[in-house]
Amino acid sequence: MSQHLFLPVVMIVASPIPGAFQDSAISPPTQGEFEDLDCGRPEPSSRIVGGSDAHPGTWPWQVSLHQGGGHICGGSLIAPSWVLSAAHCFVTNGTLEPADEWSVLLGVHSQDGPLDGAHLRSVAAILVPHNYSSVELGADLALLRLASPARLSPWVRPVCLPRASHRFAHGTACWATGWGDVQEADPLPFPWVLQEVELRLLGEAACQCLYSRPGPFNLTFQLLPGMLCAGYPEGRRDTCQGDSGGPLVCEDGGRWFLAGITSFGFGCGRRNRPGVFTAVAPYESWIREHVMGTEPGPAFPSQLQKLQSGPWDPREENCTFAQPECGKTSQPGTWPWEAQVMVPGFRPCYGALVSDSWVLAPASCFLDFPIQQPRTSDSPPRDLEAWRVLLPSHPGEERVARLVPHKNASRDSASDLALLQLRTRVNLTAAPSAVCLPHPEHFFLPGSRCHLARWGRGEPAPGSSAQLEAQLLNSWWCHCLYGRQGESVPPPGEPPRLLCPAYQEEEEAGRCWNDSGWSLLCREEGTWFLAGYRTLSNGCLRPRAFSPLQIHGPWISHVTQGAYLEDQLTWDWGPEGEETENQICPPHTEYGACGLRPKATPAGVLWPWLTEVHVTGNRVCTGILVAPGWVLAATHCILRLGSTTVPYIEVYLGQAGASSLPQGHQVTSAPPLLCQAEGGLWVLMGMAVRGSQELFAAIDPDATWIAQTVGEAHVLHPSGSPYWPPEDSDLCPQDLAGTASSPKVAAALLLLLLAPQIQG
Ligand code: 4AZ
Repeated sequence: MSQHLFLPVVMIVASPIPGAFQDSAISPPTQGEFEDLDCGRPEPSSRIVGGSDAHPGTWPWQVSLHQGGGHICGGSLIAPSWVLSAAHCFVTNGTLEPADEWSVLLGVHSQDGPLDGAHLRSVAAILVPHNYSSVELGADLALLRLASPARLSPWVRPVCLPRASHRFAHGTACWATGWGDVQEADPLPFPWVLQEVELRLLGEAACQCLYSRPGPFNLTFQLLPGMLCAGYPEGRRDTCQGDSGGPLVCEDGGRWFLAGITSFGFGCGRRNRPGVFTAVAPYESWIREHVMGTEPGPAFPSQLQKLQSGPWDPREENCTFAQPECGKTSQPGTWPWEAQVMVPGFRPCYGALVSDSWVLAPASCFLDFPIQQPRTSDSPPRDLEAWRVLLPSHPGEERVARLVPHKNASRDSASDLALLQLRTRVNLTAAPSAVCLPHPEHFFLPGSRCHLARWGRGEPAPGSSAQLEAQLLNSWWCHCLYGRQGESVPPPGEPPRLLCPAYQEEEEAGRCWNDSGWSLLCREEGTWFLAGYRTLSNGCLRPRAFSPLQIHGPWISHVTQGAYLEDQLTWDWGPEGEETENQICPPHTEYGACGLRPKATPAGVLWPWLTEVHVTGNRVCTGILVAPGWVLAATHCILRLGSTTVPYIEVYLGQAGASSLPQGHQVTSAPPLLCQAEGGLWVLMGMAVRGSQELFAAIDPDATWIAQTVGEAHVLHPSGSPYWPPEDSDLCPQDLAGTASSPKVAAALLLLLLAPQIQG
């Protein structure tokens, strides 16, 4: 089934196969009627996520349900002719699938033949409760009647069923088994040996509490009667796709009882998202009704353990959310996952520790050292022998067991990644610790706080840690920086193709940081994610575009079997999240914009209309004098998000670009775009889009508003077409002529009051 929580609601309709769907109301037989059959006792003898190979014969009731020749779901033998499984395995778009498409494989251990002792039965009928519609609405169970009884043996035995009154105490350690995926989207590898995992029963209150906290896509889930949860708040051990219908069994008095049927969950092994099972006990009478008259029927032995005292009490369980086990640092800039891979004769290659035994680094660090293949023994290939990995606060050097480059890795590809396995696992503490990785559906919000960290073999950049701070640009601006004017942009919420940081101090943005590799770490609720990486710098800028790491999550978890993929922790998109219309890229200066505020020169101020707008706190941005009493500034400079009060503002005239900023001040908006029109007049064409020096929102659509507000502003007549310099000049390119499709300027006009500034 899908890993997503909310599947479309489906309706059950009668199967076209006669007898395949029966739900007649028959009075339940008296208790004890079916109790002759021995159940729940594996012959003394002898994945599931985070599990391990089961021993043959440990779980003799486990069956594999096949359709079209392959394993689809699990099931439990409850009587020689009956298997209990999950309804959702057999219902597609509200229709019950024909029983004759299914077969039941019994007594199987490894699904890679020869299937010694295993045998196959066809299915005569599939029965689903009439109130089943979709997994999240409960009643996710199905009875399968076998065309002929199973051959009971040490490998084929029924499990015991709990009576309706049977209570499994929360905290009980139970076991789930199956041939399902070993992680999300990561199938059980050959030879497909049955996996077992110990799961603890969670009380309703604890489970509901965990699922009430919004998870991926900001969703919550309501646990219903007839469901039970098992797993751990910290995740990592769970059932997954392909385990559905299979058993969750708990031991009581030497017998194994079927407490639950694997039903669904939110993903697999995720933190605070335990697996959800159909509780079997409440369906005692439904099961009895349908298997009546078949001999021998299933067994419902009496429970030996004393019942829990009284009805369930929500106060018995407090809800403790598990915290991320990755991405924590007390000091941004000091990264406890920073790994240095030392290859003799080369500068260290920086990567990140992603689990207790795997380091992620650019493949281009190692591409020049082809690894001798094939490997003949368990010892690493010769080349790796001399490699060492240094980890923060970790004494000694770790040796490398294995190098796994991404299959599309090349020096200039967006898959320039490799994983290195350490020979010994390291103890993850405060340092070293692992960085969190995003799931493929992670959307780092615009404005996210990010940081650059060393990556690969580049030269370290000059400057302090603070200069490596950045905020993510909206995906629309990011797209447009590299797209063409007029190109339409995917709406927010679609997976990004690039991630673009905007640096905190715009003054530094033009610095050349050539030859540096960087990873982009972004923080959500105090937890750092490895969001992107870049090994090639784009010319003479700090890296502006990063390849999103999230698309590589499945490959990294498949190889490492234990990297820390974490759910998105912040979902507050702000007003941008409501944007549904497709956006169009604004004017774009490919050659470097004209009219940027020049650096302070000994000659003094070059642009007499530029002003410095100092806003309460520590913001300084550029304003443009548009009339003797009026200055135009970007709204985002003046108003804080969500605030409507106008702060205290001072405007400094005649010195923009010449003054040095007071300590601690940040320039939060980039300069305007000025273009020279006919006759040498400079015309204000655009306002820098927030965080960008390369994208400008055109002033043109707002000219009327400016003219109406500021009577004396000089608005160029539409016919007064600006003068465009030749193509190869580095002034305004032709591109800027069309402004109709540009975004709206978010500008504010400041009325200057008579306030002679006292200069220091
Ligand atoms: C599934 O898709 C499924 N982690 C089964 C169990 C769980 C999630 C998904 C619980 O069949």
